[in-house]
Parts: sequence; structure tokens; C-alpha cells
Amino acid sequence: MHKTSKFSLPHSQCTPEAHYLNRRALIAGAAGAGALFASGTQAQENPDFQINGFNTTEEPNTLKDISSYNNFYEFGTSKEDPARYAHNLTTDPWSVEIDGLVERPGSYDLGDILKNVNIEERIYRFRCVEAWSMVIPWNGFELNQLLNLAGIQPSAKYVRMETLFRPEEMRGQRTRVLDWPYVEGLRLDEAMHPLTIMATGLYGKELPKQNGAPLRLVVPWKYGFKSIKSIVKITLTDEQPINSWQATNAREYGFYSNVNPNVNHPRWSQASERRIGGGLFAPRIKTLMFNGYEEHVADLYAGMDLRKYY
Ligand SMILES: Nc1nc2c(c(=O)[nH]1)N[C@H]1C(S)=C(S)[C@@H](COP(=O)(O)O)O[C@H]1N2
Ligand SMILES: [Mo]
Repeated sequence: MHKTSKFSLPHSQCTPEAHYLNRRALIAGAAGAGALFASGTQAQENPDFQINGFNTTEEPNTLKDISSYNNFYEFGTSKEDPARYAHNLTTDPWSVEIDGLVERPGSYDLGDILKNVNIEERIYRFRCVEAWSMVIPWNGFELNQLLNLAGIQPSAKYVRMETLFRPEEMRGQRTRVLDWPYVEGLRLDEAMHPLTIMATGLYGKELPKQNGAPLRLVVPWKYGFKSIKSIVKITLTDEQPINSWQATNAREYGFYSNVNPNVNHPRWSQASERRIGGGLFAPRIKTLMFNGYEEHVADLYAGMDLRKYY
């Protein structure tokens, strides 16, 4: 028997994977011939890309792609490690400590949180700093709903988040690849933006543990490492948090980490990306400013030098 998780959506709200896969087959058929003649290394526009509300019209990756090629250093540094080892993680019960500059600090049980937020489906582009990308149909709720549950004090300017530290279940935490626990941060206006979600599921199913169950951040206009997984603590502060990658190598990883094809990583170009699952002959596609969400988020950075604030 399969126990239905309290984190999964009622079936009526799910979009089955088969629906996407039919669409994928149609698009692959139409694009296949052209792809054979794709020449050299020139990156191409993705003809399927449009933003429809908050959702991209591009073909989502399969659940298999999304849950078998992961970065989650708590389980190891290779892309296969999270799928191999994350099943050891206990995700129920789960609570999130919310503290700092909030009106109602305390330990929030995830079950209670989920009773007080609206779970929706969002089909977002996902762009890793390593220049690969995916399209992911998340289920989740806007982070602003959770922050409002806790009540934001007027002096709060930033949100700092932490991943679970449990080396007995997270074998990567028994090594020193990163300074544990994993930490990420957003400016408060970024955190309150309606594109910023807390994901609790994928394809209408429970979030796979390798993707950060039971609760992970998704900020689609920023590089993937901002999307912190398996969150246990949220702190509102008036100081800009130092995230784990910045702490490891501040020259290569900044606080903002907005997807920006014009600012290269010191060791590689950010101008194009490889879409996972596209096959051997798939051309690289051009990376778009703010990962294609420019119309929604450019205002947040008006007047800022994005070479300096990378
Ligand atoms: N706690 C934690 N969160 C994390 C990471 C990590 O190592 N630990 N890796 C980040 C990076 S680099 C990426 S690209 C995304 C990958 O998310 P996905 O595996 O769901 O695609 O998770 C981010 N969140
Ligand atoms: Mo990443």
C-alpha cells in the first residue's frame, strides 16, 4: 500500500506527466529535422520559449531527468549521488524555525503551514550556474505567504535560510566540501516577489528527496544554487546574509547570482546553456537576461551595476 503524503496534491490538481510527454513528442517531431542541420557551436534562440503569465511554454523535462541529475552536496558532489543516497532522509515530521525580525517567531510545523497557503503549479525555467538548464513543473506556494504568516517587522531587509544539518542521514555532511549547514539568502523584495516559490512537489507528486524534500526554495531568475533545499530555518535580518558558495569562493559566486548572459563566470561563459534531455545533437541555446523573466524582475535591480553586484 502507498501512503498518501500530506505534502502531495489532491489528484484533481495534478497535471499528469503523460500530458507533458505527448507535447514533448510533438515538438521533438517538428524540431528533430532542423536539429540535424544545427551547425557548429553557435547557440540558438529557443523557439518554444514564451512566458505565459509566470509559466514558460517550453517542454518540461521528464520526471526522470529532473530527479536523476541533481546538485545536493549533502549527499555527495556527483550529479548521481543525490538520487542514490537521498532516500535515507527522514522528511516527516518536518518543521521550519522562523526567527529574527518577525512578529511571530517560532517553530512552524509543515503540515500547519500547508493548511494556510495556496499550492499551485508553476512551470519554470531552471538555470544552473554550471550552464545546464531544465524546465520544471513545480507544485508549491509563494514564499511571501509563509513570510506573512510569521509577520515581517518593518526593519527586516533580508531573508536567510538554512538546510537541515543531519550527518547521520546526509552522508556528504560527514565531509568538508562546504561549510554546513548550507545557507542561502535573498533581499526581502526578491523573497516577496510572486515568482519566488517554496516547492513541495513535482509533476503533482511529492517532491523527490533528491530535489530538496519536503520544502525547497525556487527563484527562477537566479542561478540554481540560490534554490536551497530541505529548509529548516528562515531568519529575517537587516544584514545581507553570506551564502555557502560565496563563503567558499566569493570571487566566483556573489550574493545576487541573477542569471546574466553578459557577466561570465571567471572560468566559463554564461552566454549559452545546454538543456538537459535534449540529446546528443541538440544545439546549445542562448541564455536570456534574468533567465527570461526580465519583464517581471528587472525593476528590482534598476540602477544597479550588475557586474559589481553579481
Ligand atoms: N542544501 C542544498 N541546496 C542546494 C544545493 C546543495 O548542494 N545543497 N545545490 C544547489 C544547486 S548548485 C543547484 S543547481 C540546485 C539543483 O536543484 P535540483 O537538483 O532540484 O535540480 O540545488 C541547489 N540547492
Ligand atoms: Mo547549480
